[in-house]
Amino acid sequence: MSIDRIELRLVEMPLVAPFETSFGVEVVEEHIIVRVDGDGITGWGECVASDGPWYSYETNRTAWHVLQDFLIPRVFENEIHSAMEFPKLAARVRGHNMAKAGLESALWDWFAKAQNKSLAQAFHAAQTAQRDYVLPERIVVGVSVGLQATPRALVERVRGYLQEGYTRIKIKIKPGHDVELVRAVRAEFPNVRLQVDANSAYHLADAAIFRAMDDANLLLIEQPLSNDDIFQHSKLQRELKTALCLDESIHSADDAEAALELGACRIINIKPGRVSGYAEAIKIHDLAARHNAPVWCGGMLESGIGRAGNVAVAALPNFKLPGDLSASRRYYKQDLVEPEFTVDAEGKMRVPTGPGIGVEVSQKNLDAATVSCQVFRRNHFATQ
Ligand code: OSB
Ligand code: MG
Repeated sequence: MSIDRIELRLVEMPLVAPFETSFGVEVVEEHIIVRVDGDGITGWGECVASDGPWYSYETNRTAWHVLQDFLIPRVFENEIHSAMEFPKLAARVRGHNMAKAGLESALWDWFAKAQNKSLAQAFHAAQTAQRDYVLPERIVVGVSVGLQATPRALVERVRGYLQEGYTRIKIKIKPGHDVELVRAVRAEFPNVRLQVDANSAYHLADAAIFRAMDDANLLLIEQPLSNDDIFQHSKLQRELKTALCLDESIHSADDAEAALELGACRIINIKPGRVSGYAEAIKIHDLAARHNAPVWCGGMLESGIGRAGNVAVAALPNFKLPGDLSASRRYYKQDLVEPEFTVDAEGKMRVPTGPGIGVEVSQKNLDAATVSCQVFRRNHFATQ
């Protein structure tokens, strides 16, 4: 069994509405789609870097470089027998987690298809949190709502998502647009499951802002302080009843262990792309379970290719809180997969059960979104 062809595509997908966070506005989402082929099987993955180093230092150009010059050659120079072996091969490359995760996710799909297993089944077999766990058919999902022009507009946007069935709302905050947004949404929807995400926009000296929302019955406050910080978050957590949740600061299971043992957060947002792939995501899931800390699956506005893996991982037992896993149409007019992802009236999403990602990639939609494409073949990297 071996992979002999790898294709990278830079894709551009216009969002149905601009998505604004404390670090900027996304209008067109740019990702890298990874395709691996061998033995008549095709695996698909998605690298969630973006056009600029805003959420993390990675960009699609750094990811393409690291994939082309370091990670793809490692796959061609070695025989690998499971996606779980990829992190060892990739370990010599420091950082560049999104680049690693893009290729690893395509390998997970390829190996799962080779074994006629769904990704959810493959991930289930790899987790150690609860062996006798039965995979659910559907999972509860949430929606992440970007900054809007006014608090009124935000409330109306939230109302629309609640009408579509979502039962958990996350709102983005930034300095000057925080406590009033929480109050506006809470006043209108007193019982909705609500959380906020600051994307690293505050400093410890801003603690009073978070104390001011401590009585709003939030599920959690996501990544209030610096993107690499753990220590200052541990100080802030001590001042609040509301659970902190780390996103940007957690790049590995070691980071997660430090954060949980230091009391820097009580909940972890797992984004496979941020932590170098599903193998590390599952390690964090298992570790958090041992610490009795719930996790949930974050999102990077993925196409259906990346979403499929995220939905599968979010089906694991310690994903106790709804993820940022919304319907395809919440992001894109046209997704890259068929059928597209949908959310039902109970705010739940089906976990695909077919082999691998369990959805078909639409070649037509993929071609329409492709900006550039490059093919790599095993024999070109042969060393003898
Ligand atoms: O911080 O969770 C974040 C999107 C891009 C970059 C960072 C984040 C987000 C989201 C969107 O909140 C989550 C989604 O994909 O629905
Ligand atoms: Mg976040």
